[in-house]
Amino acid sequence: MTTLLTLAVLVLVAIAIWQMTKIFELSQLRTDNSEVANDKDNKNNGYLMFAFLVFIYGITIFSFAKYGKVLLPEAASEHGSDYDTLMLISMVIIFIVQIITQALLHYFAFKYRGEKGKRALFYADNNRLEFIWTIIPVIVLAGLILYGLYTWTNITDVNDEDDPLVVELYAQQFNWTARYAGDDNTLGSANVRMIDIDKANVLGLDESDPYAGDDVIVKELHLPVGRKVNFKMRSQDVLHSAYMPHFRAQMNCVPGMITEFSFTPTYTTEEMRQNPDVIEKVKRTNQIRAQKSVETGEVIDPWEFDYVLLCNKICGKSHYNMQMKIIVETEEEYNAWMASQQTFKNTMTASAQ
Ligand SMILES: [Cu+2]
Repeated sequence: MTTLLTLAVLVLVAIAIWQMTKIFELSQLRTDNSEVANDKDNKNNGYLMFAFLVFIYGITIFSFAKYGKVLLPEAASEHGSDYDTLMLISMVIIFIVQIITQALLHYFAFKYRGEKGKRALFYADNNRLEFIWTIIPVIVLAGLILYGLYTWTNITDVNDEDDPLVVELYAQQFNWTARYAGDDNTLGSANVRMIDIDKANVLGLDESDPYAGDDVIVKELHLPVGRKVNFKMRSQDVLHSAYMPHFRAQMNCVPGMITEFSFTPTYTTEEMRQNPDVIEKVKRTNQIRAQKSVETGEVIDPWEFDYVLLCNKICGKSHYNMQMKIIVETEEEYNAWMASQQTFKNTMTASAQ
């Protein structure tokens, strides 16, 4: 590191000296000063502007062709398609504007390049032009913002309609824990100050709260398909962010407060595994794994698609690995799984013995 820094300093000092010599040379009055651009230089620079334009268009097309496949597959939640439409409309507008303005910018840089004897035209202002290029962005942006706010308000509206399942997501460095509200569908109150490791009360549930007894604490999130879920997020230590990309859901987890997000899963894990994009992605990933396995001689198991809850705030050194598996299944499968889980009261009794 030190060597690298020393080298960088040396290079920068050399550049500074070189630049200073150039300034000194330019300040000398000479008639044949070759540093002043002539018509040929200006023309070359004009063509280079076009070359740069082709380059940025080219790299855009290349990126879409090469990396388009790593985008997320179809949304697996009810609000997901609204979110994707908003994203698509915004991107299309941005791309159209970008393509036109970049072309104009580079074309004018070429057209009005320096030429001997050519003088700039003094053009004070033109009200009609000013009006046009003000009103178009105003209308487009106002439309986009209003549409965005409308969509966002719908997506982030957490309410108790349609009998939602209540689940707490508890974040800590560096893992997730989920807590189901149990038969009463009401989470018992909890606070990090009430964490009692000796009694296996890892989430700090209030043991005297009658709502807490039937809560179910798990390390793998199971959700019934088609039923709305109201998530309540807590954090034990620092800022985390509960990110469930396939459901187009993300909410910060903030120490000292409860944040909320709500969505309805629309595809079970099994159904999502049949999605053509997912099949393709699994195939690609497993090819890479197989190749790596051959190279290193290490046995790497093939990957199978699962929904996932990730942390999307850099919360510490193992942030990258802070994740929890999500399984979306049918109502019956979910009920069977839930029936096999222990309630908070039972785990407490078991650990007290
Ligand atoms: Cu985190």
